[in-house]
Amino acid sequence: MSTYYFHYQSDNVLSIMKIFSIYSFLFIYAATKAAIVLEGKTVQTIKGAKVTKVTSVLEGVSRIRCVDVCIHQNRAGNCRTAGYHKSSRTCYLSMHGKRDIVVVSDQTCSVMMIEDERGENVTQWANEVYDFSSEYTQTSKWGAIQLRGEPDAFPNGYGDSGLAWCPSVTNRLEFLEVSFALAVEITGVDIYETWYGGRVTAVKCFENGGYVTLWSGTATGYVEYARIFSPPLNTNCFSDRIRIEIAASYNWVEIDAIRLHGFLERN
Ligand SMILES: [Ca+2]
Repeated sequence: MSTYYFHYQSDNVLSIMKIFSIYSFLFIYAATKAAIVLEGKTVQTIKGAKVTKVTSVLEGVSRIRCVDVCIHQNRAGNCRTAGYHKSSRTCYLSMHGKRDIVVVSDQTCSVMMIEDERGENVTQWANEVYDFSSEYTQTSKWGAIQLRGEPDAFPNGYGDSGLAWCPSVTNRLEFLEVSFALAVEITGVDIYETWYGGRVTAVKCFENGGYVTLWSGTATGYVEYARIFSPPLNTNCFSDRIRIEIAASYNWVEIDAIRLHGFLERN
């Protein structure tokens, strides 16, 4: 999946359209524009641009999520205009009548955007296994190495898969520690559970020489369908390493992949 977004940079002089994928950034467009045509109206590409109506608002979302929604609402044609307000973390779709939004555009998608002071909000898959309590095999199938990269068991749904990590036994506490390419101020952790889910009891991040608890809970049963577990996080943390604690108990818990969300700059 690729996410397209547009970044306005300084004093209505330069707009840069980036194409962001999970793996790479490509700069493909740079131009100077003083104005664009927005749903038939000419709107200046400056901070404080005046528009006249807000038709859809998402609150508490990341900038990437804002643009992702914008694009997915318009698969068949042009993207609607969208804007992102950095301090309120609010996404405006089909936006008119909002001040303090910077407008950028290319020929197919008009996006209003202002830079979040915390820098880019990036999404990453675990790229290394730092440590683990056990694994079913030390070779490939069911090993901790199966946590790396994008989900490959999850697309096949719920069930046993050698493409996911599985512990060596079923009756004790386990842990997994994975690292990511980039340290970020963590805003979310997605755990791809593919067999006997619901057993994660803690999500922690490594910061200043120790692990900080981002979320903890009690495993009370099993989730018998494939799911993405994204617990609400309690605190801030800037890190490139996550620890997950799992209460495996009398069933084979399997986890396919781990994804990290966060800002590249500290708050
Ligand atoms: Ca996997």
